[in-house]
Amino acid sequence: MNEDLQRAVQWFPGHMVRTMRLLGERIALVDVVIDAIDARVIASGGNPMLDELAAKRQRITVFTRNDLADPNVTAAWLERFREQGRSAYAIDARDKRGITLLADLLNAIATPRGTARVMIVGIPNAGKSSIINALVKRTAARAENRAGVTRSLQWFRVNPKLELLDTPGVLVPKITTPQAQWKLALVGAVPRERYDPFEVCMRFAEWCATTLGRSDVPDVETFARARGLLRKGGHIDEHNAALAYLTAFNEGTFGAISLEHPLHA
Ligand SMILES: Nc1nc2c(ncn2[C@@H]2O[C@H](COP(=O)(O)OP(=O)(O)OP(=O)(O)O)[C@@H](O)[C@H]2O)c(=O)[nH]1
Ligand SMILES: [Mg+2]
Repeated sequence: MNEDLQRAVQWFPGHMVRTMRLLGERIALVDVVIDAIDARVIASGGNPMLDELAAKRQRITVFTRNDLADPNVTAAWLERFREQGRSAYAIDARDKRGITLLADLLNAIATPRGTARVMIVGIPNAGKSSIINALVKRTAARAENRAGVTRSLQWFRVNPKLELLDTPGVLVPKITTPQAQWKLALVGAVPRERYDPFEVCMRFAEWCATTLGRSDVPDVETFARARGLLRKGGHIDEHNAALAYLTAFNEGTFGAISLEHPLHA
């Protein structure tokens, strides 16, 4: 495996260690844990450390980026969760109307003190802050398409009966398989400086052709030529082409693609 990808596997900076400790302390204050998982990577987009934390409370799993995932695969995941007795909802966090079901569910939670406190956890860039913004119906929490935007724990009040705690993303200390590694890089859970974007795009394109059987998803070279991302001499500018490719993937340019199916997880 490429050295850059190797380094990314080991990426578990001090602020994540600190966040895990803080989450452990704050769990006593909350009634419900929402774990946000990107709908395209339901298997590798989870985190067993956060699962353990969430198991201490009522838990609701929210699949984010439903708009970018294959609807059939999302339906299969929702079914799998239902079979396991887990509560799960798929949303497009940017669509304020789509969040109504989740909002109703949270607003219906009754607690002895009258206010329900909900902690939102997940790996970096999973869409945690976007869920908060959708529920409070304004841009209250900073949300950007890169890993590590939220740096501290912060409370947001939706109404007098509902408070939400936004938290920084926490990855697993070691991403075990090379497959999970390029997938997490592709969906933006790993900071860009921790991996080689060209290699991640290559692996994705290869996976599309072989595993998904999609011959219409271009490789980086074809993509770059179509967009004129060339250097002098007609060679492609690998780095910039790969970055543009990652953006295109995350904007849904290649269609709704789920990277993991429950039957193969
Ligand atoms: N298409 C689409 N984009 C989404 C969705 N949810 C979030 N995003 C985008 O994903 C990016 C990351 O969202 P954030 O809410 O900042 O993610 P986060 O989990 O808070 O990330 P960290 O704070 O870095 O851990 C933003 O650019 C959002 O607009 C969704 O359901 N669909
Ligand atoms: Mg955030």
